[in-house]
Amino acid sequence: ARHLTTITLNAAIDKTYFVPELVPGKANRASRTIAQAGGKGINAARVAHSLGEPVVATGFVAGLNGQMIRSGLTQEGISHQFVEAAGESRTCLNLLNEATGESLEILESGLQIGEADCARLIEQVKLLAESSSVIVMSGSIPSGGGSDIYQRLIDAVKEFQVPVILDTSGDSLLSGIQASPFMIKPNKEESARLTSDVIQGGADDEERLHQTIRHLAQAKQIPCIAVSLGEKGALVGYQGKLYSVSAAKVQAVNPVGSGDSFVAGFAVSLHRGYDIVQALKLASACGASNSLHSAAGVVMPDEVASFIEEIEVREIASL
Ligand code: TA6
Repeated sequence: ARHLTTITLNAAIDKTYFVPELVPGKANRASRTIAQAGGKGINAARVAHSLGEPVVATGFVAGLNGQMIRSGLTQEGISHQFVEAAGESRTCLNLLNEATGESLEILESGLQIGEADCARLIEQVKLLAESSSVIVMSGSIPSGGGSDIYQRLIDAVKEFQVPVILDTSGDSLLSGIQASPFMIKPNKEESARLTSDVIQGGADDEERLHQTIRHLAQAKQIPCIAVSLGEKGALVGYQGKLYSVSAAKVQAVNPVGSGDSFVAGFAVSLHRGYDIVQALKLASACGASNSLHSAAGVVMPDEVASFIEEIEVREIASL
């Protein structure tokens, strides 16, 4: 049977500190803390696992933190096949201000990797691609990885005809889209940046956003473009149509990981053979469910089911 694969190049120990109020220049005491295996792909793997689907997490880990990431995933029952690198996997901090509900993230830049590491990972990913239904590639790149690593990974799995979802930003997204992944999930600013050479206008301009999605679909040959709009949901281009996806109304406890959960919901939908409307509902519902939980990448199937009833997907235009 096929499984989902997630790639986290820069896996992390995610530490969340719940702070009653966050005051700069003061000693702020945490009321509680959570430490767990994290990084965007790992969060997506956790969500797919919670929805009952088989998933294998890969990427780079290193050192004692790397051991903790592996043993944490094993304890959670999530299969993993990471490539060991030198040094130490990073810690990412999320300081959650309980008074405002706002989070302040501090993300380490992470591992230092070299060409030999990249070559080993590409081989590992090719092995997993043979039995994968979908591959999710998420997050920042460790230094030394080269901004073209996603492009190389996507090219390496082309022969297996497995859809790739690429969730990253900056130069690695710019380079990754050259290999035409199946899906990307930029936010408004990132999507504007991707097309700034051909499309003028402000990032807030609605017509510009439509043009951006059209350009990415046609000139860059990306079948599915989901532009995340935060509380406003998402705008999605797929097979010549533009869809608007609503976000469920929630009182968020911790929004960190909601983007990863959206991606996971979409990946699970591809694995299950859902149509685009079902897929976008599941994706948005996973994002909403995640925000109700203290830890990142956590969704509850019963919450997801009830959010699916509430979320609307409308076809608003042709591309
Ligand atoms: O989206 C949340 C999150 O996955 C955190 O778990 C944290 O580890 C971070 O993102 C890493 O992001 P980055 O883009 O640096 O890979």
